[in-house]
Amino acid sequence: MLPHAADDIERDGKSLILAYDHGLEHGPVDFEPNPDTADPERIFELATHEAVTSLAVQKGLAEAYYPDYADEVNLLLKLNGTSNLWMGEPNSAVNCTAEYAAELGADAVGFTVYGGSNHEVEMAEEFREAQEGAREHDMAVVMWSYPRGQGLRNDGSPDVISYGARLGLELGADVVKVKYPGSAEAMGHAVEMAGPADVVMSGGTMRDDKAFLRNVSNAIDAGATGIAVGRNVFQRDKPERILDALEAVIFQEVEPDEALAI
Ligand code: FBP
Repeated sequence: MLPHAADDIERDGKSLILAYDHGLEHGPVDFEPNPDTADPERIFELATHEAVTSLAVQKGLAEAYYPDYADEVNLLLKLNGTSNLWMGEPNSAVNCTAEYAAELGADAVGFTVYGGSNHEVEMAEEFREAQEGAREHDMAVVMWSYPRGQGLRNDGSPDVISYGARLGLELGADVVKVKYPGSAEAMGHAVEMAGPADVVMSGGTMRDDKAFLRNVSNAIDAGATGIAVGRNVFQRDKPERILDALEAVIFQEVEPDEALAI
């Protein structure tokens, strides 16, 4: 049996990572559907929901809010990230070290790698430093594996997403976060390519509860261990309600229709 570094951010081998790095990645526009979500306190509270196995934030929010939630929330500290104000080939600034993440009490670190970008080589080198630093501090490593850049014609194709999943395994991630490739079959292939690394489905913005939960359910059936979502939770009118349904779909493998009726 391989050692499983991601146990601290999983429950029964499954995970729901609540992502909240949007203030950096996309800016305040992401909080407009639900203005109270601009307040990080609202999201740290949300992360205490039983369905949430970790909260992914940047260093600044962890410093300001995590001390009050350390007993209730598992921290997944994002080590790199870039704003939407910057234009160019996909790249992501390293904002924090693994050592400092450990000091802040992180259970895991998160790192974006844009395979296929003109900056892929330096990003892979930066990932090496983060990954090895995380190993020294027994923190799990979650790779946001988002192949994109001018060399890629279709970054959402099943082949590209499977390649992204495999990059995670090859470079030493414990969990690889990939976009949903459109079908359970394609997700199954990505999971297979990731080998012993866990695969979680990334979110996006799906307004239809049932369609969103159907994708989640398909991903779980295909072998994904969970999801990493932000907007699909905090942009909804009732974020707690979708978390209740996700708890049922991910951890109890309840069908979406039934989960929505709970
Ligand atoms: P969502 O569930 O809201 O899509 O968030 C997942 C995430 O990976 C965030 O962690 C990140 O801020 C965002 O997507 C990046 O999205 P993109 O680079 O695709 O615009």
